[in-house]
Amino acid sequence: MVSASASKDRYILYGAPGSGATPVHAALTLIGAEVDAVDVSPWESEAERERMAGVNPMRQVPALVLPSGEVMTESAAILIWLGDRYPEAGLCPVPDDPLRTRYLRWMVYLPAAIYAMYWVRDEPTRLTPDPAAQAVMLERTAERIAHCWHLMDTQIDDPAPYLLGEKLSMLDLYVTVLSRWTPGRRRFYREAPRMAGVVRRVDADPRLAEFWAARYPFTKGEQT
Ligand SMILES: N[C@@H](CCC(=O)N[C@@H](CS)C(=O)NCC(=O)O)C(=O)O
Repeated sequence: MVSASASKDRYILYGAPGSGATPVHAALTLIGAEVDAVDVSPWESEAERERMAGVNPMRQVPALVLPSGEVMTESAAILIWLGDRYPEAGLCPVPDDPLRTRYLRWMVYLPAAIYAMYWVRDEPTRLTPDPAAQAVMLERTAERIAHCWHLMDTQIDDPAPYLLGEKLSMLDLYVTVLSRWTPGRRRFYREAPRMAGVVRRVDADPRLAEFWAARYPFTKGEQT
């Protein structure tokens, strides 16, 4: 049950389909808040990065303008804040819930161990001008990401039907989107067989069917 106030809250979300703004947008959809989406793809070009400069000095998405006018960046922080802001949506364990430790651990693991790799991957010239070295970096960061998924899969307790057990949480939304990025879903299923069923369940959640279709549809063969 979502409170009446959620439907009156209006957010501006800078991002683009498939970006780190997607789990935030999915969360706002479940919460029932109004979202004005501004599509910007900073990983695609310098011009797109410049479009973000006035909103987020890191020139990255997601950035969320709250109803108060404050700008929040950092996907995990945004998701955690939204979970706490709308407890009635039930998208996170409350602070004294024993599941809170597991929730925070993995919510921070994702941007620290996995998402951060894409700063290099999106523009390998940032770290080296040598094309051969860039190719090695792309290969090794993809392997590192796959390994981190595998580690999470072996460490997370009883991930069924959702990553924290009975209830779908921000963590499920976050993993469902990030697991589609390079090296992609097929590799994810192999590296993280225990979490594979969870992301498929979130892909198929009827409350998000319209959202996924509009904002992050699967390409042919991606999901199988
Ligand atoms: N730590 C940030 C990372 C954000 C990030 O890397 N966003 C990507 C898009 S998914 C981006 O804007 N990349 C462009 C760039 O880094 O230049 C977060 O978790 O929100």
